[in-house]
Amino acid sequence: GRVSVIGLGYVGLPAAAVFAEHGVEVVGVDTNPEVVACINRGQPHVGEPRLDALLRRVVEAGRLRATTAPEPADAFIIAVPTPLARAGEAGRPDLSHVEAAARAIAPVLSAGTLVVVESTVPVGTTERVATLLAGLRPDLTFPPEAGEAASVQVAHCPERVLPGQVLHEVVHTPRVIGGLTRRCAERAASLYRIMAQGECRLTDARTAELAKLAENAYRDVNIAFANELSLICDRLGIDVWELIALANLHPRVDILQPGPGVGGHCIAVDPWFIVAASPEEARLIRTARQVNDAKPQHVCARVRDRAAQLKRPVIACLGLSYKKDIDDLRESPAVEIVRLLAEERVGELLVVEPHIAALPPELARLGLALHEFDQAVERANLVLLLVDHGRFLEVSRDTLKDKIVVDTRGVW
Ligand code: SAJ
Repeated sequence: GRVSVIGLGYVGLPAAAVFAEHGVEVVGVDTNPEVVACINRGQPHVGEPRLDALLRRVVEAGRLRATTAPEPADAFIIAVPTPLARAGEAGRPDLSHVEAAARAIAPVLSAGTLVVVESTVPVGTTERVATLLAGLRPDLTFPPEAGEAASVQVAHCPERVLPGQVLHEVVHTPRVIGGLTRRCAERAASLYRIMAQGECRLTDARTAELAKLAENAYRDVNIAFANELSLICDRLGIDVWELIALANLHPRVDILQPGPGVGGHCIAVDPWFIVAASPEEARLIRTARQVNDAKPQHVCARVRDRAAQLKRPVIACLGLSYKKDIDDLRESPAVEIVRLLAEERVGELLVVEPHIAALPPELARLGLALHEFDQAVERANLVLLLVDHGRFLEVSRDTLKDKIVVDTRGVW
């Protein structure tokens, strides 16, 4: 059969390519014609290891093609962004892309088509998608009425892939598959089993939705614990990295690493979906978000203190991405820290990010420019490590000897 993936970004494009590699005829749909053209030339527009070669293979073999207009298919996988309408606590989940995807596929649905929502969504969204589709296609039957094959089948199968390891994880990470009915879940499971080597565990859609949100909130809470410890250690004059290494010697303790804050389009966003749905109960989850969101200001204050010792601070800011060895700047605490330092005019800033070709507009607007790693470190009298990119770890002790170093990742 034919599978159509709606939304060809960090999640959708690798999934489409992997299904195609497993012999499925895949039609990818994206609203951006440039993305579509790029993919049809066999070139990914997202930087994910090994995706280049895979995409080229499946496009050349004619098993994957991209288009802006949905076509009929046996199964649709919706993998579009679900950002926050406003940043932080006031934010509400923005489901406009999911709704637009549902509207776009509604005209090409037929009896028995499977619709899977892969995007991370608030509890109840999969039901809402089915209701929306049912309203647009009164000629078809939708769950829960129909257990029969004639019904459109609707399920939620949240993506769990880790940026940087997507092609491995899309195949090997166990999947949670929530159907609006049991039959929907089974249909979706048989689709994912074409390429999934990990377990496919069936449940209902609402449980699957919250399971995905809980996974990312769990990680956020644990990182917040490490970040809170780093503040406590700074106050008490204790080295947090040594402290955590010591505590982790305990067989039942496994504290994560503090850092400049939590970024990315997932962990910094998804916990708010839980808070928005259950504000009175989600106290720990809310506080964890606040702790992690406050970390950039803390780093900034430390840099300001250290820079005050210098007559003319020249600060090499190393890394902008939200984590190591990727080019993704979304919600990146490093970007926020550089912006704060620039706005406060803490010193001359030499920004280094080997994974990008141009600074994001919000930083370029502040008169900043991208610099080469070696030159920036050499010129600087304060070196601020924001991302533990492999390239940065090679720097010699000698080079840093006479400089003030602020290492937010604890790798030097
Ligand atoms: N971070 C720390 N300390 C740590 C670990 C991470 O400060 O000890 C920071 C990172 O630097 C980064 C942020 O947290 O800024 C998030 O990075 P991450 O590697 O923990 O996760 P993501 O956002 O790249 O991907 C997560 C994953 N979820 C979980 O591990 C529970 C991934 O499996 C999901 O598919 C993805 O979110 C998603 O799309 O939801």
